[in-house]
Amino acid sequence: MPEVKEEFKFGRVAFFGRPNAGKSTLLNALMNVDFSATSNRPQTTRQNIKGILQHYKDGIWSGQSLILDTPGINLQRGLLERSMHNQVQEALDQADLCFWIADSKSLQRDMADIELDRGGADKIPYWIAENVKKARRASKWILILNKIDRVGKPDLLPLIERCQTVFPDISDIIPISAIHGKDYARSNVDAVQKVIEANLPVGSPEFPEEMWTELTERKLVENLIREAIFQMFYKEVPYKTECQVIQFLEHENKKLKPEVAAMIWVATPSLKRILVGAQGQKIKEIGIFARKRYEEITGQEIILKLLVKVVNGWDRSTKHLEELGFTAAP
Ligand SMILES: Nc1nc2c(ncn2[C@@H]2O[C@H](COP(=O)(O)OP(=O)(O)OP(=O)(O)O)[C@@H](O)[C@H]2O)c(=O)[nH]1
Ligand SMILES: [Mg+2]
Repeated sequence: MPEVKEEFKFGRVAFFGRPNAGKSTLLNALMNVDFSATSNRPQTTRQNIKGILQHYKDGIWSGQSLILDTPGINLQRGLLERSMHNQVQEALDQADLCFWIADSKSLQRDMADIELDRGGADKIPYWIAENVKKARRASKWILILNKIDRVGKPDLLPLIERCQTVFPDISDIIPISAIHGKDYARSNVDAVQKVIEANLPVGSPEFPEEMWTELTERKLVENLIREAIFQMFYKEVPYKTECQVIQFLEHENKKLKPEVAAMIWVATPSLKRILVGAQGQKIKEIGIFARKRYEEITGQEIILKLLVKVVNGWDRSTKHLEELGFTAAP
């Protein structure tokens, strides 16, 4: 049993914010593993991804945080969007520390709406502002200004000052550039880790010291296939597609690679043609991308087989969404 500090700290941390703000990129940077799917298109994350960060003080295991990377806030009324939004709410409800991750450039625009109180249930900035203001149950609220590499220095300080004035309950505002990852001099991601460590409540570890994610191998494969699809296709293709691992066969003889089969659901026959591509070229590329990423992350080689089926309107059916692992929206 490793030595554990008497005053061990444990806490739940929620990352939330607009789609495409860089939540998953930040989680990957903190964990130093690129396992949470990212792309330059919104709504890449569809279900909460959990990273487990271990903390050490003077070489002794002193704390643990469970970080939830949530889907980008989407207030549309479709069943899929509502199911995704439930994940955000669930993470915020459980969090000891709430991190609002914002793209600094779009926050400049959002602040005008927030300051003028241009409300409306369908407005994301308004939703965020409401939650930040009412959610004192979380011990701390922290604002991360991401993508500062895209904002001129003269704009940054006034933005920080505006946020401090409008959100006096936010305890820290941290400018970062998550894309630079562990290159702390450029990313400032270590400041995020320090704030997490400084604010964790006292509590026992809930996971073993060597564990770094709660994501199952199956879910990891599904996420990597979705990442491939988000990075390779345009328009509605990624949004009308979802993936489910239907077999993960591990052999007793560990020299044999596990055999993994995944079914990709598409909403129409024409999408199936696009996804498969001429002579199956595209689907082959998706498979290679996901397999390589899986092997990089886990160090384990797999055989990955992809199948595609048309399920008309899967994203509008409670039954299908539940089958795909979403909690159907009330
Ligand atoms: N220039 C720049 N781009 C970044 C930075 N951080 C993330 N990105 C890019 O922004 C895009 C979105 O990043 P994600 O991490 O997928 O964003 P997300 O908030 O998880 O998005 P959803 O899952 O869709 O809600 C990707 O193309 C990232 O490479 C940054 O610091 N600077
Ligand atoms: Mg994401």
